[in-house]
Amino acid sequence: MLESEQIINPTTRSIAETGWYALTRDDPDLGALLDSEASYQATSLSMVASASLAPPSVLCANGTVLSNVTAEGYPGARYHPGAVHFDAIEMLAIERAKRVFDARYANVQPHSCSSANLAVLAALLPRGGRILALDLESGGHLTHGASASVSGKHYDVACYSVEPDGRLDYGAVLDRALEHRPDVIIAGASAYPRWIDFAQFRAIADRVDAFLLADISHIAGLVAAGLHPSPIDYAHVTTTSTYKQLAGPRGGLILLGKDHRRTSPDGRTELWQLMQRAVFPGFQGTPDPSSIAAKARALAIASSGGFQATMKRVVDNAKALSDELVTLGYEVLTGGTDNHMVLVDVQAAGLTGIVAERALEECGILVNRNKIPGDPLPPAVGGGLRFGTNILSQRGMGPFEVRECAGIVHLVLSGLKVQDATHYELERALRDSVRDRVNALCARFPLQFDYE
Ligand code: DSN
Repeated sequence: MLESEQIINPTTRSIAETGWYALTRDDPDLGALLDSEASYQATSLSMVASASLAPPSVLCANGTVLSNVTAEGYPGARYHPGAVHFDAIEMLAIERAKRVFDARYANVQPHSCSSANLAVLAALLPRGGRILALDLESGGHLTHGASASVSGKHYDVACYSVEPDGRLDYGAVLDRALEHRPDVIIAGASAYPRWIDFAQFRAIADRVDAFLLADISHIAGLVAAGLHPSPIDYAHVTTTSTYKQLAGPRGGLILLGKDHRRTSPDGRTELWQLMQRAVFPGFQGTPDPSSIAAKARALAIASSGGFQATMKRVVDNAKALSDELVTLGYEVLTGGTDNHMVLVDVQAAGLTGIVAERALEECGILVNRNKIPGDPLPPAVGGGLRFGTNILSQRGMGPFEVRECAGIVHLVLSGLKVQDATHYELERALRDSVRDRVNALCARFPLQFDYE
């Protein structure tokens, strides 16, 4: 062991400082890569819809001595000794999750929302049971029964789709439910820019005696801030990731509302007990204590006025981004947005998703390619771009600056020369001038947090 690492001064702060000193001195390659990543984030205009910035206190909570704790089980019922403080931290995270989402039950142990979804499906469905979910092309998620996912391999999957106007038609969803009689209906999306009507989904689920699972990973911040209707008391089970819009660590949550004591499909347990067992021992062994501490911190922030103000800006900014892209001639799916997300069909502009994504990335602008409804292109190419305003808003930008971002994006997309579906040319002078504008915007709106 190296000298600096022998001195473990028992305070979280000094351990963090000692660790960072040892890392940069003893592993300069890794230290330099981590520094480069921090600079890259500071100087990139990220509009990745499934990302947000975890504030420093969240990052700090995620890298503490708590990582040294092994503690299978739940607070007060662990399979290892020495969990007294971790128990208190997990209880704090649970209470905060319940408060933020007005839930009656919260499980804070899922390592991700993907694992939360798989655990919930395994608990609610019989082997080979049937799921009804939004198809991937319409904006669904891999763990909602996509053929490449274990959820698509182990269950019988029927899909509903968006209509030609890009929106959900709840009458059509009901028709699909009546036709397929699913055991579980999933409401939630990775790429859907409009409100989801969870009350209607529940009415459909009740018509066919199915469980309703709401996955709010993308909109959890808006739900927490009261800017999107909450599914908590409509869905039997709600899941979310904690990093996409909650500015937390990698991880997931399972939440239950008024149905928390409803009898489970096994007829013996209540829903909350089923969820406890579904996560541990059903799908996970030991929880990640540091990630749970970071979730506790992020959930405290999510109930603050500063977070709510940022989420309001997220929605206003998405509308401004959408309006400006329409004005610039882009085909915005559904004609606009109700949340943080704007979907653009770039084929209409003679591009593919991958070409647009790569050209923008060269200029320091991060937006990801996406399949769009009816897209003939494979997912690796994609016919669309998915924009999100979480990080621009966290930086403090408002609609005026977001319109400027749309203009910069347009400079790149209208200036590149497409060779084929995956190749293009971008003149160096154009790239450099866009890069300068990106740097200037990033310098004016540095990574910062109103709510720290
Ligand atoms: N589900 C993917 C996305 O929406 O980007 C990854 O988080």
